[in-house]
Amino acid sequence: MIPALDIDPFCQAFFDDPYPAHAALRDAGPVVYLPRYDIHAVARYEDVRAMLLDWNSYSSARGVGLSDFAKEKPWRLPSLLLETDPPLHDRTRGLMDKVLSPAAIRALREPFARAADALIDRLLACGSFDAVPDLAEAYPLTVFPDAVGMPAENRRFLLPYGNMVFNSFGPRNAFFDAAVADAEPVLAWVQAQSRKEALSSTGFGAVIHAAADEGTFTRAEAEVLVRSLLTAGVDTTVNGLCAAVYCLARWPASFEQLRADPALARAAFEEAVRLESPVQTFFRTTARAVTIGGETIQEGSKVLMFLGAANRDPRRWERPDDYDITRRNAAHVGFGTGIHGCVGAVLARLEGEVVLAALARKVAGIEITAQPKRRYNNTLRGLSSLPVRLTPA
Ligand code: QZP
Repeated sequence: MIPALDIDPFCQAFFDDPYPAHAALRDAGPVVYLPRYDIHAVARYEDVRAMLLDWNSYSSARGVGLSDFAKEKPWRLPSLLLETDPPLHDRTRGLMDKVLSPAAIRALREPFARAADALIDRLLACGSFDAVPDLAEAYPLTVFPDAVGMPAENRRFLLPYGNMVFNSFGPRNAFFDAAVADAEPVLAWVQAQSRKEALSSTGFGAVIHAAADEGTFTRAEAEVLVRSLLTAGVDTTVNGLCAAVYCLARWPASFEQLRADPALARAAFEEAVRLESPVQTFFRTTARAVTIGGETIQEGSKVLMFLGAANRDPRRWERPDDYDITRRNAAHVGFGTGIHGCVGAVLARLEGEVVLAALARKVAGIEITAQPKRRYNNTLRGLSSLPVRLTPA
């Protein structure tokens, strides 16, 4: 018997405090049934990890949201990267691996570090500010579109677009409806930005379009792959940076450790991704009948993976709810794992590292000055407001 749980993982009460529900989901068994959405779910580390690794049984091609592309028309043209299985996935992923190659990332280290230093200097001059718009959003909204090769105008459209897409992985609830209310101009803008003519000749976008020039991809495919960058590259890192600042402000002893050894910046970012898990959930669809913990699930079932619950599973982690920048956290699933493991993680980690290293060198203390406000989203965990005061080192 698969236990049925009366939990809604896409409502405000859940988002306000998901942790008791995460524990109930993990404790009920390796796999649970959520009748509210007629879906199965896994929340234990071992089972989430096993599911991420078994792409043959757990397909992405029917969408990684609640909606089953075999039954419902997708609301946007499906991604050629996220919403695909091999062999198509391997072809597109191969190109994205090239776009985000070690050499390409290495070339960004200097400009990204300079931008981080300049931003933290500006914020120190303010003293008090809101760490969500002024830091967590401001930083990726400069460096990432620059790296893609986008023009400077209207970059803030990337935020409502991401909000739309990440809400769309959940049910058609009030969060989704609010996110798509004024979708048309944003969708048109993103579409236009994906075109070769809109992009500089030096960024990631140009590398993707060069593959179309060479004939290994069609122009239309290149445009959808640029769209993948624009979709996945901003809101995720915004919430990763937000998580890191929020953790360092709430664990001042960890911030002291980081100040004493700025080389811990990368580990401090990684631990924030584990603890807060900016990407909380997404789905697979069973491609055949599968067994999890001895229980059978039919072919064609949507299964929800709780990355955030896996990353705090006490079966896997000691003191799972503590922010500990010296723990061995490399095996967390905040970036997924397996063939769909985050292709942009190299870039996210670079952004996290240089921002936290700048804080470590320049800042003596981070103080929360007013109640943080949560940002509600069907997939992403983060804040809409985090008022802070920085004291200079
Ligand atoms: C979003 C795309 C956490 C993931 C669901 C982020 C993501 C990755 C890829 C795409 C969108 O290819 O559009």
